[in-house]
Amino acid sequence: MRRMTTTGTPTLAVDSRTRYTSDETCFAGTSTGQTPGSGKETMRILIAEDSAPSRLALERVLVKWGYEVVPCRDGSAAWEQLQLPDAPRLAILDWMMPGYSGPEICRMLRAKGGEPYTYLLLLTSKTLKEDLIAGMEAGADDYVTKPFDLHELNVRLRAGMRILDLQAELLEAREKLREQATKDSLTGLWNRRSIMEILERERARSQREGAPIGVLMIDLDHFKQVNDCFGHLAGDEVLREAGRRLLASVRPYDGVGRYGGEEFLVVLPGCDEAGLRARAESMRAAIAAPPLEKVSQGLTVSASFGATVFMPQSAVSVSDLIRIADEALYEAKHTGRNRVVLRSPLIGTLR
Ligand code: GH3
Ligand code: MG
Ligand code: MG
Ligand code: MG
Repeated sequence: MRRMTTTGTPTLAVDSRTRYTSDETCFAGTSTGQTPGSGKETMRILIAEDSAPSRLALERVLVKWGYEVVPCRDGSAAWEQLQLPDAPRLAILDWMMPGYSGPEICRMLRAKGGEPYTYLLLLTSKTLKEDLIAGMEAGADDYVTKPFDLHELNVRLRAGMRILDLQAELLEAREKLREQATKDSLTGLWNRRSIMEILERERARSQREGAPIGVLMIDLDHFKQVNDCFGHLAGDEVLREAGRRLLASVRPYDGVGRYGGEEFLVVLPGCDEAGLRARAESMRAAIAAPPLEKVSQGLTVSASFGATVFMPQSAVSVSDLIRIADEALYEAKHTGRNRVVLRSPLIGTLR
């Protein structure tokens, strides 16, 4: 590739009043040619600029720096692009454009809020301090004045990338924390607190919408023997597999949680008595199905089920629902295990 022989920092004039020479050597020596920022997948940058030569010039230099470019010829097109679910996370917005101006887009996007964050860089030939302050107040993160210096643009873009990388790390950390706070670490199911909250929430919804809720308290049978005969690790694997099987037999809007050691609580919104009986029976069969035996090397694994239905017209509390399901479970244990016992809903019980 030819190198630029002139000295000094090349300037890319993207102001429509300034003519831009499209000789590619104009940009040589201004960057490493690598994608700035994280070095992960190619970063997409939106360019909103109504002057075609300026837009093309900017696009060329960004592509050369390794970015993928989403060019927009006016403010309306940019606003449309920025609303898409996989919109670019960094946008360079010209100040003056038909449709919406750069600051208008900044204001609208910030008013909309939401995540992930979009880093906004205003492109302006305005040098008046008040204008810049107005741009930043509209929600821009940074600005570049036209005609601009390529080095400056490059480092400003990289600063934007760093912010976006940090924000992505933060979101990831927050997601991890949320996961840790709500999920059981062994099985990946909801933890006790979360499944209780789900039951609480569904109970309130049921009263509003009038649909019943199926509730299942499930306890693995003779689970202590699995630990005693095959060790705690094999026991853990049985717990994980039991959780997977329960999850595999519910619908996306059902809740499956680990209530305690080898006990699970399942919440089935919209499930009436007949439905609950059938669903519980298929879950029971799923846990008792052969491959689980392999995990514990021949020892039969099964579970007992205590079932009850919350009826929307009743005022049965969550703790009473758990108590009724527990009593049904107790009966299942004492009448042979590996079975489902259903306690009829207490219609009209007022507390
Ligand atoms: P039953 O049929 O009456 O329910 O008998 P059981 O042996 O399942 O009941 P018991 O309450 O006597 O024993 C429960 C066992 O579950 C004891 C405990 O060590 C084991 N357990 C609880 N949590 C875990 C865990 O996270 N991992 C493993 N491996 N075992 C666990
Ligand atoms: Mg313009
Ligand atoms: Mg048990
Ligand atoms: Mg138990």
